[in-house]
Amino acid sequence: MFSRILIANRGEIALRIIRSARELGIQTVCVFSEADRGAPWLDYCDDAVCIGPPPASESYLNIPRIISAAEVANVDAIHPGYGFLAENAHFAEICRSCKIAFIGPSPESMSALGDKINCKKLARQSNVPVFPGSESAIEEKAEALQIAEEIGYPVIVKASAGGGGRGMRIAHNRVSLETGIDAAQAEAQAAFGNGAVYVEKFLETARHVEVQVMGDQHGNAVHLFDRDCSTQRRHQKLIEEAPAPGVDPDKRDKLCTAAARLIQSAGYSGAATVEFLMDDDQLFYMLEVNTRVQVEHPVTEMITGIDIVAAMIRVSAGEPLPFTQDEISIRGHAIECRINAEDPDHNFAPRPGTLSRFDVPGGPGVRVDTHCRQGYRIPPNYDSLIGKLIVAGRDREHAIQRTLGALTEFQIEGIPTTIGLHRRLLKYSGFINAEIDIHYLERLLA
Ligand code: MV4
Repeated sequence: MFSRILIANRGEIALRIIRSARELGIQTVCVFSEADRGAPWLDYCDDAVCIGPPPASESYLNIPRIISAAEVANVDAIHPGYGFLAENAHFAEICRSCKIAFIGPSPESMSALGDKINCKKLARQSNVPVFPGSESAIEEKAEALQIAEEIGYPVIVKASAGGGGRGMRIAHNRVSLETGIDAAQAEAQAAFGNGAVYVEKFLETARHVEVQVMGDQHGNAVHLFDRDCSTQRRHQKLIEEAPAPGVDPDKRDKLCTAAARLIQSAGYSGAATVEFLMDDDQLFYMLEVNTRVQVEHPVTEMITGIDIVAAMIRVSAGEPLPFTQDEISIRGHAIECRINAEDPDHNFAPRPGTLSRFDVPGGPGVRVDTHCRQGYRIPPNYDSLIGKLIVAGRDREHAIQRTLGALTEFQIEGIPTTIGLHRRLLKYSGFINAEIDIHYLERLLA
């Protein structure tokens, strides 16, 4: 096992990684930017190294500075958290060449799954359902028009290197498909340095259901069941829950085993999420695979009792997965509310500032993952996540009731937050009855 790891991240996920490492008897070294000097989570690691100025490009995204810090701090491994360098195969490659373990997949499997055209191909080969559409990058517009005729409009053009909704175009006819391909290609080339795009059937309404999976370096792969992430706005999730409501047991089994099969055949090691859209008939289509620990991993931890971050560290040190599929089961229901330093009344504009009051909720089934405390000044340079409220109950109704109580106890002053909106959503009949899809929140806020 590692004796010392470096955390190439900040905020709540840095603290989350510190906690699992501590349980495993592993020392932690945090890197921090000048904007994060003296930040609360740095009190909990064993060592902290300043790596540069506030802009992420000069600190948390700066590979040479992070590798230098890792060398100086003499760590065995680097945990990238989420965001920043977590899905950068070049970074994982550099870690390997410096003989530092990357706590995540190999650069090869990260690249194989991160390329969406290739990922879809692997899914097809593993009998994982995908949307009908092109099976390789579009070379000629005529080819895409031909496919669209076959599968029928509307279709969606997506960037192979994209993700999280960037570089997509919906087309309802031939003309908009032709312009959509040009636009998506140009956008993808500019944003990712890779203009490869593909086309597939567009589903108008759907739920966003994802499956947590884990693999090890011995060929084992398991799933940790599913989450619903439909409560989102502009691809920013606000609420996630596990298990996904409205999924029948036989469909759940098919979905989750399909996800585990995909990462098994990819020889994947570490934690990953296989994203799907689910239609009204509970038919699933894979969207993409995220090769990192996700913000919403705690809802899965709450219903399975598994420490996903600890398992990531263990498998990356070469240990087998510390659980088998038949040891994993769902107990109850969990909901996560993302508490952001944003003003929902002003288009969710980020509102960094000082937390003049910060009283966190507690009680049975209540977990708060936060790096914040009273008096902390949230810097303007990074994302606006203040913390996550994760609440478990014996069933969905119980979890909703408990979450409402916890939201009432959660008292933040000094900046606007999303707490009030969460209270409104958890009292909304559509949410209570799980009449949700990926568009309902934007309709409700309009
Ligand atoms: C889709 C889709 C409908 N049909 N693909 C958006 C982000 C990226 N992960 C994939 N996305 C979508 N792909 C087909 N064939 C609708 C979306 C989509 C979406 C997906 C998940 C969560 C929120 C979303 C919001 C708008 C569109």
